[in-house]
Amino acid sequence: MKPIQLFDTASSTFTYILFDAASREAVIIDPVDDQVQRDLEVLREYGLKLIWALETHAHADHITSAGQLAELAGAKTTAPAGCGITTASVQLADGEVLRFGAEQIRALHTPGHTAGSMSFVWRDHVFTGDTLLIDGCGRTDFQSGSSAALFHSLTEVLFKLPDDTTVWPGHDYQGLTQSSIGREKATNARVAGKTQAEFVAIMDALNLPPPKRIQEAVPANLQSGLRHDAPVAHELVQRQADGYAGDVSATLAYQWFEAGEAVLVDVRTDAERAWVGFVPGAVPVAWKQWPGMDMNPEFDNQVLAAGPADKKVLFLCRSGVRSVAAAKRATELGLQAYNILEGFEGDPDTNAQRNRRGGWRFNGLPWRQG
Ligand SMILES: N[C@@H](CCC(=O)N[C@@H](CS)C(=O)NCC(=O)O)C(=O)O
Ligand SMILES: [Fe+2]
Repeated sequence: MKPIQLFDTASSTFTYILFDAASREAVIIDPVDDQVQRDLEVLREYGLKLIWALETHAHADHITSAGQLAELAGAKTTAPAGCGITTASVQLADGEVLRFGAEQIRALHTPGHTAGSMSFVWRDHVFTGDTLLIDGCGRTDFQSGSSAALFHSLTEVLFKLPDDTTVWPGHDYQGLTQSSIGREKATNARVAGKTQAEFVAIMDALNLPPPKRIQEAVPANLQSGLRHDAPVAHELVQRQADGYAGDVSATLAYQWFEAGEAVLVDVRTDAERAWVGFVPGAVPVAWKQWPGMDMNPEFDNQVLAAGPADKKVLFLCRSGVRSVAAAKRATELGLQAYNILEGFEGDPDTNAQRNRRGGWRFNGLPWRQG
């Protein structure tokens, strides 16, 4: 069995999906935000249930979709413990094993490209991230990179795997797709037959320009790709959006709601509502659009019944991912649908304690008891 290999041309990034044939439980490695719809489509096509979203490291050249996949597909986000991706729900240690159905994937700490970087072993395959590339390797000139550490990871960790292990890299810039440990050990231009000093000299002389998106990508990836750096919650903000009427700040949403112009729909699950807090007047309609499911008629019916058809519909969730998906679906149903930016997490005052104690507040606003 081979992994499903997917490619993002803008960043030359490979994303991989592996699954257990019997249970259909699946893992995704290094998903890219611009490709989230493609990946959900693949999961749907194969009838897979996404269990884990894994990162090999905190990427500098593209933004991950792991956080979105957690919300849209129910995956658990997983990242190497040394990468500082604090939002990941599982922080992986060297040697740790993740199970999906009867299959398992093992983490190997392979520092060098970044200090936390990991590779993942599944059967006779290894996903090397940016540690080992085909006839190359990850650069070591930023994000706690170290050529000496990379030399050790390549020669003492990855090259100790059996020669016939298939190598699946994190990127390829030449149109290549896979290699093997034996081949890389014998022919990799940067490391094969080199001493550590020679390798370090090669790496020092690379002089690559920085990745174009490094400034936005690293901070976003430290939060699983869900960015909460735009302080919009307390302003009157309305932005254009693709596929629905627009994005609005909670403050503007509150004004519309108070004026009777809009219906508020909370697409979080019952469990989240109970734990974090209810929003008075909001109609609860959980968004459960897991891949593998057809459009959920229950959602459609409940949203259509949430209020009069001529009112705006404001969608609210935890971080502003599901609310976008729901707003798109509601637009297809003919509603004038808006997404409330950043959901509960956009609120600087929000935490579970305060909301539970104080109750009935969202973004510091006293939503009227409906
Ligand atoms: N040109 C690309 C960046 C390419 C790049 O720096 N890739 C990193 C991986 S994130 C690398 O390690 N490249 C190794 C190499 O090109 O030898 C961009 O601007 O995004
Ligand atoms: Fe990288």
